[in-house]
Amino acid sequence: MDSGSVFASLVQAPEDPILGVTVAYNKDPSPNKLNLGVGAYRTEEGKPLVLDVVRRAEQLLVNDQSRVKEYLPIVGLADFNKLSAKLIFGADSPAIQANRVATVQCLSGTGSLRVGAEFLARHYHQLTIYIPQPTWGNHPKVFTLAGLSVKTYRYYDPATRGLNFQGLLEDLGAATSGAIVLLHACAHNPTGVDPTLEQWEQIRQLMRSKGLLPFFDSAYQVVALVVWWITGGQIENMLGFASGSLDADAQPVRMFVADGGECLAAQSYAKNMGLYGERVGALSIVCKTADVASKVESQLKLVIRPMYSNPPIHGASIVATILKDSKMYDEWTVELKAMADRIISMRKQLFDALSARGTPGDWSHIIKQIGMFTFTGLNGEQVAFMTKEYHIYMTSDGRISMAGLSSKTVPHLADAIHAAVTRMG
Ligand code: PGU
Repeated sequence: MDSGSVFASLVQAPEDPILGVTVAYNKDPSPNKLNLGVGAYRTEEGKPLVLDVVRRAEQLLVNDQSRVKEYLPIVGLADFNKLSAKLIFGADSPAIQANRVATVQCLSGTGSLRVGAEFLARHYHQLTIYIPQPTWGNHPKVFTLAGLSVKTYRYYDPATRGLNFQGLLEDLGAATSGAIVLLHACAHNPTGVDPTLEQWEQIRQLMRSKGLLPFFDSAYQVVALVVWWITGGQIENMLGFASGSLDADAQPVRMFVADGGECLAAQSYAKNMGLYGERVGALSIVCKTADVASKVESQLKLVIRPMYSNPPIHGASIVATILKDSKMYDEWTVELKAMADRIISMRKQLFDALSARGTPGDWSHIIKQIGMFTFTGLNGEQVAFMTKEYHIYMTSDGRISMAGLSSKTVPHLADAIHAAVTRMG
């Protein structure tokens, strides 16, 4: 009886391509069901993980009677903003020292991207943003709704399951001068394929020569680095990884800051601190001068105020507590290493299981790709088959979250992939 409703003519909207996978998974009564859709870390027991260091930080916050629940400023927690800028640009960043960086606390990675995009739509002279093909499914929606016009650049080559570097250079070379370019800072989602540092340097030179404005999305900082170290066989480095080498996966961003040019960076603490639901993130805009940075910050406040007024206090306080205490910071990196170790081990176990089954095709990308996801190369039909017959849930582009796997579930997944490839190949 909705005919009398003023909304009666609405059509039912489809579920989100990523978050909707969890909705479908939750409805499935099968005891063997497996959710490899959303990029969220799970323990070997398949449970969500709250880091010990996060629990400890929360305890400190709760016990501190001087803490109140007043509104934060529009730009968020000052300490959190400073520490976030340091984490991505480096403690000794000349841009930070010269006060050329405007940083505002936002609602995780998504909110940071959205605030950055709204700011650009109001104040930047070029409204076209180039995003990689493929990319995180929410990117085009965030940018379009903010008022930018979205175009794509080639990024991934399905034939080699690697970077289409030539295509990338051609497309950015042909881009409208001054356009905005969205770059994944590390651990590209969904492909797990990143440019090498040499390739980043070429991208930087090309972009600077055309006046293209870099907008970095950094949703996986640190997680990616640890994984990369282990896959690169440089495990001995792990021992020293709390002493500054953690900076390596922010390297592409820092290259673009070191040349003195401008850029934007959206940071998320969802994955690297496991603070998914706390919605903690930061948007930084690196400017040429302190004077410009101050004006940029004042305008960011005008973007934020009518959207949500000011950001929430709890998650940012957790992050600031951990980042400013060297002991807690070190503990954080140790816990990160444990998460990364488990993801690496899942990559190896899945690769071995497919090899043992003689599954047709080259599956070495499972151990080569970086970060939380494997971009399997399975097509939509094969994915649908695996969901129907094996109750395995993943995004229809064939991406699986390795962090959702465990030693117990690897054989089930390998059976499903084997069946999908041999029957639907
Ligand atoms: N940017 C990229 C590249 C991402 O992968 C994600 C999360 C975000 C930004 C946004 O993260 P926040 O939670 O807002 O900090 N992508 C995950 C999580 C699920 C989703 O789609 O939001 C994913 O599974 O792709």
